[in-house]
Amino acid sequence: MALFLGFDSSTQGLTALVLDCTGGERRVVLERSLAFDRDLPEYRTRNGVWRRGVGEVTSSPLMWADALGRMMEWLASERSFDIGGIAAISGAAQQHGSVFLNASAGGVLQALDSGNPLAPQLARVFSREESPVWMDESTTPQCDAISRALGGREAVARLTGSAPFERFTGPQIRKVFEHAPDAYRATSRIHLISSFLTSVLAGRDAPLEPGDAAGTNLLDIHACEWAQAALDATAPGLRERLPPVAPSATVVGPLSSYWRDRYGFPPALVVTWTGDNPSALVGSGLFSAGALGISLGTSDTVFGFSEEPRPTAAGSCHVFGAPSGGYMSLVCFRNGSLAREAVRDLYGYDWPAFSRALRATAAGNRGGLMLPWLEPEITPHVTQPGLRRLNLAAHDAPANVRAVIEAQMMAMANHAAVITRQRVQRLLATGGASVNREILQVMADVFDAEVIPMASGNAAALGAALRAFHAYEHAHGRRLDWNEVYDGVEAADYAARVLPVEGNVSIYRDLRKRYAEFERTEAATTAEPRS
Ligand code: XUL
Repeated sequence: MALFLGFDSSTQGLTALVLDCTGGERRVVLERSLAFDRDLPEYRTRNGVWRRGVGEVTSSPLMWADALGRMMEWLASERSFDIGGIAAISGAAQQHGSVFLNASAGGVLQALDSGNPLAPQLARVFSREESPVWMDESTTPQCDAISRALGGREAVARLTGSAPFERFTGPQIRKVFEHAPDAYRATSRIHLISSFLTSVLAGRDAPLEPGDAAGTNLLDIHACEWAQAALDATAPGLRERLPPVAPSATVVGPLSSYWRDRYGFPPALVVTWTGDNPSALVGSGLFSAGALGISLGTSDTVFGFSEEPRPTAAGSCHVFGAPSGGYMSLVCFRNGSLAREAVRDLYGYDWPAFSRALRATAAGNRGGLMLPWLEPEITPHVTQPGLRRLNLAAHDAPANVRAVIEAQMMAMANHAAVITRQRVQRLLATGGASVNREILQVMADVFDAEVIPMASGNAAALGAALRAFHAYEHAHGRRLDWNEVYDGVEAADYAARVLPVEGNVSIYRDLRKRYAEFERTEAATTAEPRS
């Protein structure tokens, strides 16, 4: 039996997915999630995070490791499959978040005592007990300073794939160096969440995967190595604090003896984890340009594969490495599922009533528009949150439900235009909200493209299992082409495909322009300019 285990450590929870690749099969045999707020209440997160000062959003690196430990324990107790068949393990994690470790971490990870639970043993390895996450908006001064040192936003984008963004790891590190110099001095390793969790599984310090490393504003995306100028512009002594960047298919080592002795896991190969978006690219089977992926999660993201990096400082498009080789372009929206939930809750709806409201209202919402910036927004850059309406009565519940979905889809379609110049005819939808047909119908109509939902709903976890499989084959001298890796995966649910309705498409063609104008005006009056 050849089983491959993929994790997705997302903002609000952890998912494990087991893929059976025995004899040419690619069958998902198990998928299970835990939610941080519900299942690890002792960390007191809300939606997986802590909200601190103005724009500051952090979370607990100990909680992420603890969740991984609990999931491993659960997998070991699960009787529907044999953990002895697990050949390799990889994962995906929310991007940009940084984990600050002190000098004891390496030794502790190597010598974890299998007679005791994981979390208490890791409690003292952090030089900062809180990790900034991708929702953090507090580093505008650091972004500006980095931008100035490197010759402007355009220059930073050309070098690192993205202009400086508040949530990116480099500006976050600079803030720690400026505001907590003692903690910075006490830090010997700064991991991304992905490489930290890889290290916990392998019991040794893991390298960074290039796709995720590109979310730092520190990587030269052309050479795929740390850019010294960017390191210098960020904080002193940074190079020795960062893990090396290694090819995506790197096997870090076997699963450490902690997991083998405590739970009876086999010495499965641990493959470097990547970011949730690069992993979702793999899980969606996007190995060439053409279709786009859309992930409707805590963040909403639109992404596509590209052969060449085409970074731009305009808009909010990022270039990351694609784990399958080449690059990916991505646009990220902060007001994703939490905005959908906030509007749902505002009108006392549950999800079935939310869907009924979408069905009961007409495409175009009679010109009613909403900007669902319940939180500061990444795309476009908006620092002062607040829900804005135009030609839309606040008391009209169904119209407000339609307005939030239309707004999210129009924003995605408008801003995703920088990803590809080709007309996009197919969208692969993943993430929690991709099970909602009414939402997918709006997506299809706004983009004028067919929408295919992913069967498992979690392309990032599936991508992780596929990367584990690919690296395992590679380690055994079998260099599988990515299409061979993906061949047989029943990832897309073609039966649930949603086609655009011509009458609605023409309505949105016009409305998208009006939405863009409304967005431009409001963003200009509420955002602090970036220098
Ligand atoms: C991407 C981004 C988010 C996080 C959380 O740039 O910030 O999508 O990866 O999912």
